[in-house]
Amino acid sequence: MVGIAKELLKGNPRAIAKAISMVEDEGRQARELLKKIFTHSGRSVVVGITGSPGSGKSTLVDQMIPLLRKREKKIGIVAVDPSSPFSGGAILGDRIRMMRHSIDPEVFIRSMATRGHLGGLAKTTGEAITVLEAAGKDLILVETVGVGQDEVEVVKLADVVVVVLFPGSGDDIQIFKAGVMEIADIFVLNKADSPETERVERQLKAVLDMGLKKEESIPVVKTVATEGEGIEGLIGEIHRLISSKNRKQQEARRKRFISWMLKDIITERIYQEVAQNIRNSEWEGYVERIFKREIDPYTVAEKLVKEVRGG
Ligand SMILES: Nc1nc2c(ncn2[C@@H]2O[C@H](COP(=O)(O)OP(=O)(O)O)[C@@H](O)[C@H]2O)c(=O)[nH]1
Ligand SMILES: [Mg+2]
Repeated sequence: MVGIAKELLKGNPRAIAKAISMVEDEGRQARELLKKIFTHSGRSVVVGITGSPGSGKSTLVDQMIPLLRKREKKIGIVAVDPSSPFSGGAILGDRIRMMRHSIDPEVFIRSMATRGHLGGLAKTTGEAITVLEAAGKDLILVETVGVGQDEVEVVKLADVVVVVLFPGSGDDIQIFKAGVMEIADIFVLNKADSPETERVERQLKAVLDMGLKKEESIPVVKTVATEGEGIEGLIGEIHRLISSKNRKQQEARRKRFISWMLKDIITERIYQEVAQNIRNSEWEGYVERIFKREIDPYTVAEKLVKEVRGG
């Protein structure tokens, strides 16, 4: 354990891989490791890239890597795709595509297909980011499918959020609804080689004009990821946003995430204490009685928590 922490802080890729696996297992080991490394984290720039499946996020990330390497020394990439756990598809494709960067020791790439418990996705991703930060990565890209609330939580921990839209998907409107729009710092209109591009761009600008309460207008960058077009522009916008001007907002976001995480850790701890204190059959008994409406879950929870507190 001590060995892993030490190697991790030196940036050893094998130690990073091992640490992220621990985090995915959500066990005691991970907790002990995170305790050791946490104070060494928090110094990287985290860029979240979200959008519906097939919008071209992985292709964009793949194209961004060599350009980012010109400025940032060390890069970490986490691709979170809970929608396709090991089913081949997306993650396998990402792996193969990004393989060409894997000979570069300063670029660490990891796909995560974890779903975990409620809210577990954001927590696990947050912890994977902590690992990469402690390992000395200067910039961390987090690719995630922006479909559900859980995924929105994931990108909320990023310093800069890039939302990828694409024409002709039919679900650009769906993204508008999902709450992803509100957290976007940059919009990418990818697949700009499509004849539908202008229509979707007008639609997007109309939505933006209609109501987002941001003081500044949100940049819209057109890209053709497969051709590497527009990638320089996107990176330019990202760098503009991570400049000192926006430090306050980034700090506020990070503090919000820390607050959320602390709450989550406490909740989990208390639950674990309760779980250790109660036999399975007793738990099932409560479930049965709640099901029959003989008792309510609020009273049961109060009672169980009081018991572990010795009250
Ligand atoms: N025509 C076109 N296809 C693209 C573009 N970007 C990505 N694609 C294709 O769209 C598909 C999905 O891309 P991928 O990066 O895996 O999307 P992700 O699910 O958002 O990560 C792949 O077949 C890509 O080759 C683009 O700019 N133009
Ligand atoms: Mg992908």
